[in-house]
Amino acid sequence: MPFNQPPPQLGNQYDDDRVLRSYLRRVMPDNVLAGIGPELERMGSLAGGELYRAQLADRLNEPRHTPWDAWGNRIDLIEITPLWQQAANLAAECGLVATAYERAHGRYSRIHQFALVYLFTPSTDVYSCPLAMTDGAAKVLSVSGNDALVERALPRLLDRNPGTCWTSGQWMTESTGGSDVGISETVALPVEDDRNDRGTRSTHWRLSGRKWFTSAVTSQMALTLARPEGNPAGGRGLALFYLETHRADGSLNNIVVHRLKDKLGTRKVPTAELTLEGALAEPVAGLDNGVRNIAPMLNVTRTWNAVSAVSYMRRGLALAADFAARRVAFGAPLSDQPLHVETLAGLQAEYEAGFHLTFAVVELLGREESGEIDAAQRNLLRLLTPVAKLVTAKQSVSVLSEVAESFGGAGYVEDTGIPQLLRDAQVFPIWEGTTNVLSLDVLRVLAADGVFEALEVEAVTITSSLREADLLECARQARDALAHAVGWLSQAGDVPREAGARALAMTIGRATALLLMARQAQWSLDREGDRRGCYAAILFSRRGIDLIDEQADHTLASSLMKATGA
Ligand code: MFK
Repeated sequence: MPFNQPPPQLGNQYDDDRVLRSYLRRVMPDNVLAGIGPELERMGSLAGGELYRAQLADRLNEPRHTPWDAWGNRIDLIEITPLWQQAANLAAECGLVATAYERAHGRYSRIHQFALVYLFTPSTDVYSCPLAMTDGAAKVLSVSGNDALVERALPRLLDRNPGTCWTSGQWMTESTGGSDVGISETVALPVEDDRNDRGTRSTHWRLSGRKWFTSAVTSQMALTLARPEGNPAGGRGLALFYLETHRADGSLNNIVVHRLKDKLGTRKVPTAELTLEGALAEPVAGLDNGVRNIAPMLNVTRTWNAVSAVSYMRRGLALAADFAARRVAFGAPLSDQPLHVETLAGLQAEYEAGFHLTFAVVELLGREESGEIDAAQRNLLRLLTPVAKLVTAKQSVSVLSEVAESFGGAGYVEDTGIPQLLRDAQVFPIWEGTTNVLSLDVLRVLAADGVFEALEVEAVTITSSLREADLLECARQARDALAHAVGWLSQAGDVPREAGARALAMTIGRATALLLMARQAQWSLDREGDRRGCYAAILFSRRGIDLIDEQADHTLASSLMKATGA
């Protein structure tokens, strides 16, 4: 009998998740947690069992685009993979978007929703993408004041019936780029009949332009940006439009799909290049300020991004830890070998930091939506949303790269399912705003009054809840890093400030995460007698919190990158 390495196994992904369970016990009232426990148990069981097996079996399937039928008619049929179909049904039934809007548990509803999403995501091949956009669209419509569109679309986006529910696209990116959305080229022309009927501007418009990265193109509706004729250049001249992808007879709404993207990862997501050739659409909220009006969607999808990144780290580590306990090399299981344990523990600390940073954003979002938020917390939500997105996205790529390595050669072999985790994770720092674009957003947020002060208030509150010496030391380190960030920002010139924006955002994120870890660790020590949260905080504190380089002034970088050495 030849030697075969033991494949890693997954158990119930809720039962086995110390970090999630301890966090929920701390933040949720007992009766709420008892009420949602069975849903979490079921999702954890599916994620570690049936869905995980289906995911491995579905590995080679990819979405397909059929542009023409046999008789030469343009049909642009998109077929999704079997697992995506299963995920779509499950997501609707479990209310993965609806839970946040039904608000059965008031301000805890976002935590409830995202706990389910976190369990669901790593076993469903990035079906979180259309769900994130659907949630973002529901949010935009909810705050738009457009009663007619709310009445038409919102119940469908929140429908728990898989046969009748809708998902939404977020069609922003054009061939001009995904970051500088203000230079979008799609134009909107009023429908002439409407203009004549009303004698004013039209309520229906026809959109024409090329959308270059439209993820999950199978949705029934989309929110998109276009420039009404005569509007000025830039983001303010764009308007936010609602369109339905199909007409009542099932044909496409003057939309031509050119091809699906051939991507590094997220290959189950049918991301398309398409042209709007006079697609019928309605403005959502006036005829300008499209970027400002779509911003609530960006903040929701960035939260989904962070939850997804954290859930991927958790999946990778669950597989790596199980494998380490089974795999014997050099005469002992890897889980007994100091260097392997040291490596995995560092990754675990990164994941726990990302988890607490992300769920702090989720909590604040839930507070905002239930009206239980003050001005300082609103500032924190605005700051920590891009911070959590950019920190966790970067963590997920490096953690999953290490996870793949921890399997040796098996981690490089496709049918173990491990490489897909790494390839998918690489999208987290790219879509929904790259690390640099979000770092610049953080600079913009910090220019407003009261933002750093809100963080300082939170840091003081957390520190006052700590007694354990090691955790107090973590808090001191985190607060020193935040103070350094404030000081650096107040004296940096324009160019060094922009050049250092990433280090600033990372420092804020890692320092805040360390404080949040310390709070959870103290609680877990007191209530659960568990020291593992303390160990995670201490290890994280040694992995770099203050990343600001006082000596950086951009001169070296710009000289190095000059075209010539002269
Ligand atoms: C797994 C889950 C992930 C799900 C993925 C779904 C797949 C979808 C794939 C995609 O669509 S990826 C493409 C996503 N695209 C982006 O995230 C855009 C990235 N670029 C930016 O974020 C730029 O910073 C931005 C487009 C916002 C810059 O555009 P502008 O025209 O220069 O905007 P400006 O002047 O900075 O801001 C315009 C207004 O919006 C300002 O308000 P005022 O008009 O009142 O001054 C800003 O304050 C406001 N604003 C901008 N970002 C905001 C925001 N408000 C709140 N939150 C924000 N994040």
